[in-house]
Amino acid sequence: MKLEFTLTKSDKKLALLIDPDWAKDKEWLIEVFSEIKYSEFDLILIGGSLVFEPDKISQLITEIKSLCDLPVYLFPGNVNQVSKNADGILFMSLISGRNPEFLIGQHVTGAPLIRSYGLHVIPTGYMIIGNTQTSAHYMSQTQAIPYNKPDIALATALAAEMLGLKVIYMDGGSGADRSPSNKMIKILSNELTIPLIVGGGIQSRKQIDESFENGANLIVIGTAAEKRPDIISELRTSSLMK
Ligand code: 1GP
Repeated sequence: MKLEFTLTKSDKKLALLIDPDWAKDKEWLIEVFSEIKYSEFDLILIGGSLVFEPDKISQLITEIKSLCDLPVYLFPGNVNQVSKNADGILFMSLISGRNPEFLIGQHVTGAPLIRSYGLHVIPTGYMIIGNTQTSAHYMSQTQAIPYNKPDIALATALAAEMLGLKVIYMDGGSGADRSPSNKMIKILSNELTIPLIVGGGIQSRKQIDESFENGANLIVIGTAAEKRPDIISELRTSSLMK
């Protein structure tokens, strides 16, 4: 049975992003998931801009589902990462860029597969934010929205909302030096009617709390959990502003 994840403008939820290449380390996987039931995570995301063994994603999802009862959604860098074992998918159009392959191309290839797998689809306007190059920039061959240009971010997100996308994901990119600014989060949160996902470079509870205060509805933690799995136990229910 598929577990459905929902997101609204009043939510303050947390997602753990698993890069399938890190999860080859079984000790790491077990350490992370032994704590997750005590933590405040609401969603597991799986994927990345470059995955060396996408054919192992289905097996990884099965393992994760044996270790926790959270919904597992795909965060795919390309159509090779689509798995029938997931509950759903962030169906992302890379709206900060102008590469047709990531605006609509991969989607056309993946749509019949996603439908036949019965995945829950969250139509997502995906925006890369930042001045330094990350894997996401390089792999997508797109330019990011500059860190200090909230007006461009807002206009882009408004266009996505007008086109009917259901959430905006502002991403500094995995392991980014700087996550999207509080100012940018606040402006978009105030102006949009759809929920806001924020990720990229978030490593501390302070950053999480500030992003929530400024209007993020879902915060994604990836690299911090890879490098320091004990962050999971630090993010216990009582420690987060809800
Ligand atoms: C990357 O937003 C996600 O696409 C998570 O970023 O790995 O820096 O947490 P981090």
